[in-house]
Amino acid sequence: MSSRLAFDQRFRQWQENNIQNKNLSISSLITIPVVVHVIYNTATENISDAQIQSQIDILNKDFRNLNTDKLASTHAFYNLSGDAGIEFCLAKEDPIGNAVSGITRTYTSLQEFGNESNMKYAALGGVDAWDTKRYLNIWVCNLGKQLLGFATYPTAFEYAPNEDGVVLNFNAFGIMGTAKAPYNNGRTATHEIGHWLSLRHIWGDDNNSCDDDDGIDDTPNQFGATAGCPSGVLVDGCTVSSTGVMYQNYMDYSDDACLVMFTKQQIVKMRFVFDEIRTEMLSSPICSRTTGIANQVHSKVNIYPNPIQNYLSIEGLPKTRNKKYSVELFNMIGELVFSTAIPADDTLIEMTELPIGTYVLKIYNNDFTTIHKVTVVK
Ligand SMILES: [Ca+2]
Ligand SMILES: [Ca+2]
Ligand SMILES: [Zn+2]
Repeated sequence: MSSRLAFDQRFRQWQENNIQNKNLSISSLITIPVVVHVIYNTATENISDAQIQSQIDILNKDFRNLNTDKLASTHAFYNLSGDAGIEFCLAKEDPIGNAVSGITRTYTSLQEFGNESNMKYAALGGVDAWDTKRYLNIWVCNLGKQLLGFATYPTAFEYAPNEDGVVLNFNAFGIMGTAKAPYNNGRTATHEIGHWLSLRHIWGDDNNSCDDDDGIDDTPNQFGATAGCPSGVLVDGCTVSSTGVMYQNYMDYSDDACLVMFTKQQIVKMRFVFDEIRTEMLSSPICSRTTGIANQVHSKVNIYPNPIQNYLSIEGLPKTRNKKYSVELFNMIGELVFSTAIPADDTLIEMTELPIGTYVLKIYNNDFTTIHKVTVVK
């Protein structure tokens, strides 16, 4: 028996033993610390902090049933949809306790990763996972044209803990920047995190048949994956009822614009995962930490003069575990126009070649990020 089926059986057993929990809604809010590992070969793939935050915001809506594109209250599936009571934060501290932004950025010489796990290993051109017991690791990189993303099932946690997490293509992540229609509503991440929390595809992965289902009682049996974004009632050979199949479910393959709900029974199963496997996340303080090295020194970082003429002085960067900082300057259409690396010591950078204009200056390493708007004059 596959570990996935064994896990589903464990869930069934748990449901039978906890009959009173069968319709469990939220008993407590779960907050998941997320680390986003941006792995880039081109500057475009080095997506912005704002794009990353836009994805976190979508997750916080989708997993609380607060998304603005919910089904109308008169829709047949409306009462089946639910609030998973799960929220996400960018981790405020790294595994050894340093205050961080929850985002790591790493250059790779690989142009594409595909469906292998190389992005999860520093030695193979990727980034090693942060302790998967305590963090949801999301790797964002170029997966090539065919693939939006993939995730490990909770059982992977037991045999390959270093690979536990979610991988997303840089153009199917967030709702801005490199996110590309029809996958620019952030639903690929919602779908993959559904897998990470044990949900299967709504059609049962049974090669277009009615033989198998997703193991969830309140999702209609469905023949195969949905493509595009249908409207109205869709019936197939497995479900011919007047309400049809649930192509609006995050665990279908419809376009982002069509995916708007988890069902209550899917939610029970996702929350079961925290009872059985991801237990350490329940009490994680990583989201609530409010003071840290970076926060304390943040206000002391001194960038001057601004406007810049020929030289820029950077002083007071925190002495983080990582001793070097990257300095990047973007013009107002987001193009990288200047980049260099500096030590954490006070540094003077020559900027004589830059055209007059306004820029966004970003100084960062894995542990600390600071962003400033600067003007260049002559
Ligand atoms: Ca079902
Ligand atoms: Ca099926
Ligand atoms: Zn999937």
